[in-house]
Amino acid sequence: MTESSTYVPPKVWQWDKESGGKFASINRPIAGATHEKELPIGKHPLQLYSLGTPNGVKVTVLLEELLALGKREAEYDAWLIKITEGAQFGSGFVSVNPNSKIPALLDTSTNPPTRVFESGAILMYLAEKFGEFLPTAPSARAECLSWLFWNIGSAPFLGGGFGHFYAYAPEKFEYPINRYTMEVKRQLDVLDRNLAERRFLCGDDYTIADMANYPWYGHLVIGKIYDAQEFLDVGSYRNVERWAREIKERPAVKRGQRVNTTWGPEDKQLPERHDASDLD
Ligand SMILES: N[C@@H](CCC(=O)N[C@@H](CS)C(=O)NCC(=O)O)C(=O)O
Repeated sequence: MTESSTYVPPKVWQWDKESGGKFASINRPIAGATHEKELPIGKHPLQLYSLGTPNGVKVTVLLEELLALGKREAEYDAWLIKITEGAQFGSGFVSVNPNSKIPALLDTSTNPPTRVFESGAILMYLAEKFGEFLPTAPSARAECLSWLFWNIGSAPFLGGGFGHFYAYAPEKFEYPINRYTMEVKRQLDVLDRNLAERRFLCGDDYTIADMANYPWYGHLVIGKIYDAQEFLDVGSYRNVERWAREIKERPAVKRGQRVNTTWGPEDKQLPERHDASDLD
């Protein structure tokens, strides 16, 4: 430890000042809508309200994979939710996701429409609806869901913990960087040992477990998030790198990653998608 803190927590925490850092302006301690705003509805059965972050692209990649298999009912409208401007707190968005986080899905092909929030729940819902990318045999299904839910439990340590303190916090603090680096390296080792035995996370087949984990751990090792390849010595996780490089080349992955993305190289951005031709 090189820094010491003079901060003494008050008896009762008060929401009286911004915490600083990249996302400080949207952080708030209460749920619910801050303003009235209906969500737009497009022409396709599936309406996705999202942003091209690692959690968002899990879903657009699955939808593009389903379309690549010829599942026409997987056609979707992808609307941009600008989370840095607080769009996740609009009344329409909150009615689809009371947790005010992207991604959120509305399936208008059911009566009444089905809302689904939480990326893992959305992946499972779509995989079951279309009968793809999730094994049906009980043991294989359990293994796939284990790696899917592993991602939902583990990725916040990578994003909200490591990524936040290493890349986004207003200052570099040794204590949280050490704590989350330790955990993220352990997680990478968990993946690496599994992938030493298997081509994909659950075996020979590419599943929603890979789609959930690739935008986090895959992007981490190939340098697409947090610029931490050297710091984490990602070269020592050879199997994770091999897995990530294979998935990166899938055409549906390349397409899905562009959807709702508004940063980076211009040819990798597509703020909204309302037709397959938008990506061509
Ligand atoms: N557990 C959620 C996490 C979703 C999440 O953290 N989304 C972030 C963007 S990646 C978000 O919408 N943040 C807006 C906010 O916190 O206000 C999931 O897997 O869907």
